[in-house]
Amino acid sequence: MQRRLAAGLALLFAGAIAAGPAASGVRAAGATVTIPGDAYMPAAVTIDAGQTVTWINKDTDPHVSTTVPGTPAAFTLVHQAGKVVSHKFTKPGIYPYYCLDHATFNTALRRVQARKEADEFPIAMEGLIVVKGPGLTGAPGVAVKIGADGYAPDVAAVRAGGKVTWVNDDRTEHTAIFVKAGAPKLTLAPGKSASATFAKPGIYFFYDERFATYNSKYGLAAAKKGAPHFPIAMQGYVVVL
Ligand SMILES: [Cu+2]
Repeated sequence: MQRRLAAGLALLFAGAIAAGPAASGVRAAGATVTIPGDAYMPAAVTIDAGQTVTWINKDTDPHVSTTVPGTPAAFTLVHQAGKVVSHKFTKPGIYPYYCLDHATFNTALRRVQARKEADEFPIAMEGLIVVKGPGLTGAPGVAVKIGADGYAPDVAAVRAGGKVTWVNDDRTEHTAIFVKAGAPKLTLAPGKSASATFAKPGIYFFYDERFATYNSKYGLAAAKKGAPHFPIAMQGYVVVL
């Protein structure tokens, strides 16, 4: 524990050196994600096309970030313990990604799930990068289908002022609880739908409080024991462009 803490501080210092140019007044181009353990902080970031995301691995373990299938451009990045890795994004779009060492991609459900041995299990080591630019224009409206499997799509992109409608096709009640102040908290009886309009651009995380709990440290949900697809949490994002 002592040794781990000392190593962590040394790595933190190394990270500060690596991040030097931004600190010395050069405009920071992009976003920084910290890896404190088996998690990405923050989980979701927004950049412009042409900018970079920089990951600072403050953990004493390595991690391997990779995109889920279907992103505009795939990447796989190795984060050695204590190292800083940057990746430039040229193609606008939405990039969900996860750590190969601590999570897997469930192709049937099209969702990331935590490996049992991950420190934050059942919270999956997963993140979201929104790369703004030409071609990434949200829809005026998106329908999100709710089943026992989760939300489909789990990332809904709308333009500012756009409307998202949740349709509960399941036989049990579900919710869509947003964590940002002023964002909606929706409860949907079986067969019912509910809509919300999003005026301000941003990334809005939501989850189903019936089957998951919100972890404010990581900005992600943890599936409740007994949830239909435990350890996959019933969660999603509305991306307002
Ligand atoms: Cu990892």
